[in-house]
Amino acid sequence: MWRRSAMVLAALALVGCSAQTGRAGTVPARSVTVTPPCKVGAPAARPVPKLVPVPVSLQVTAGSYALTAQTRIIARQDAGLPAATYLAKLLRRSTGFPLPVANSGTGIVLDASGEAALGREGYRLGVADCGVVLTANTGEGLFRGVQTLRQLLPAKVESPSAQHGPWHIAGVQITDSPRFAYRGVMLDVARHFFSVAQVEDYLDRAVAYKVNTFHLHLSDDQGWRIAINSWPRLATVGGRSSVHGDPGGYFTQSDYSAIVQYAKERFITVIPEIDGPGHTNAALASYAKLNCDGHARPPYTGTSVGFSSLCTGKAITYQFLDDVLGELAALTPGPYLNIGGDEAQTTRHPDYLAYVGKVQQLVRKHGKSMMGWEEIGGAKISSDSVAEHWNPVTGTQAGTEVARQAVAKGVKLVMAPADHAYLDMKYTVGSRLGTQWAGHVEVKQSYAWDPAKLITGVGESHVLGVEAPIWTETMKTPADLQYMAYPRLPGIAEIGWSPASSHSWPSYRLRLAAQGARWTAAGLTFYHSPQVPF
Ligand code: TNX
Repeated sequence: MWRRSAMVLAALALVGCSAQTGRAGTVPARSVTVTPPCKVGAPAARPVPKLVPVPVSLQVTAGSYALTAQTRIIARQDAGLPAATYLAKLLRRSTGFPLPVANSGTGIVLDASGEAALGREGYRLGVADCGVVLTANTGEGLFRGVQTLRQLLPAKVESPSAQHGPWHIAGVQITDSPRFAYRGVMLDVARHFFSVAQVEDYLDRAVAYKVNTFHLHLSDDQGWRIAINSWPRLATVGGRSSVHGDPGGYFTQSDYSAIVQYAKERFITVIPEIDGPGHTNAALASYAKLNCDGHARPPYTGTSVGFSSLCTGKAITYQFLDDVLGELAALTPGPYLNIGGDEAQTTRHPDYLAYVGKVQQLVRKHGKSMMGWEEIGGAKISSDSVAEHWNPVTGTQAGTEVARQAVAKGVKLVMAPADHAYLDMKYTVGSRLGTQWAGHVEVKQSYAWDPAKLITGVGESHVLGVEAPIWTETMKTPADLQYMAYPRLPGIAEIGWSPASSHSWPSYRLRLAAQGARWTAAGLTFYHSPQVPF
């Protein structure tokens, strides 16, 4: 058995005939040798599979693999088990095939012993008549590769119920790895609350586009969404309110851990955010002692920003943050705690700067690095911190200035310019949902930027990655979230993953259009943008 599978692997590594280059200039020519048992068909001009994000190198080859009731999924090492089990579960649902997972044999082979040069998330994928071989250096790389394999199958593979075949995967040779290490989505559960299952659903759909970070905005003026044992009223009082008096809610610590675990199984790192010193009305409503005047604030259900502030001069403020960050750090395996720091318009600027410095010490005391919105770049922060650029590209000198200050301190940036990456901006003036303070963001506009060319003086090496935030002032249901995120979220994910040289709207809009049938099969709500030929 071992011999046979070794032969198959060798064959797949060599299948490269009838190559059609996916993108001009990116694919090195390969000499062609075909070893049995793979039967490689005659050269044929075939359409290039429409993948998002577009891989670094893609070569179309002859032949195709037919997934059948006999197919087995092979995880050659334990490291490949999470990706193999995930793939089996996904494929069983829509094919109805048993698809057992084994540790040797042929079929769809996941091999975690790939070369180190593939990095943490890179992979190679070969598809031929005799089988599929996915190779990576880590379980994470295999998981990213599985997302590519998923898009090589017919759209009905995304269906939640069993469909009729055939299930052909066209021959390809793909080599791929990400441009940026951080490719995030942010969800605001403070303005409107979303349940654990709804959050998991949002992640499950984003992971198909190789998103690897989940920034969870847990507190704001309108609501506090995580139980803190040492400050119980944050959840029981601060968790009650929501925008427009809609139902509130909060995650228990075990709910939060369930999200972290769910994300982990998908190789997604969770970064929890407790916003401050602004965006804190829910905390100020929960505890009178957190207010400078000692009076609890009334709950807030509007949508204004920039009016609240923690009392930066009071010792209790830092005791509160120490406790909250300590409990969160204990529940969070990822390296970052996000302290917000945006729009502190009623905090005196010197107080703001001192506050950020103190909170950074608390974050570090609990063994984490600090992340925050770009305004933290003005404070004394250490180089392990990460600042998130959010201001629109045009007309915001102040925003780009603090981002540049952050970079000067050795701090890396996550890029989420509101006029491109915010999923809560209306698509057009007629959009039912969303706001428009950063303008209208149609699909082409959301894709039309390069993270390393956004801010003068901020280049590729200063950028940790990209993020697509969704603020939920106007969104109440999973369908609302989906409608605003799709089709824009995949474009931000592609900007984070694919090489800058592959950036092309004419190519992207066609590849994106092909996702439409997948979303329809999956029952996902999305905006049928006239810019995309769905
Ligand atoms: C600005 S962007 C905010 C949020 C709002 C959002 C609405 C940022 C760091 N703060 O509080 O929800 O605009 O688009």
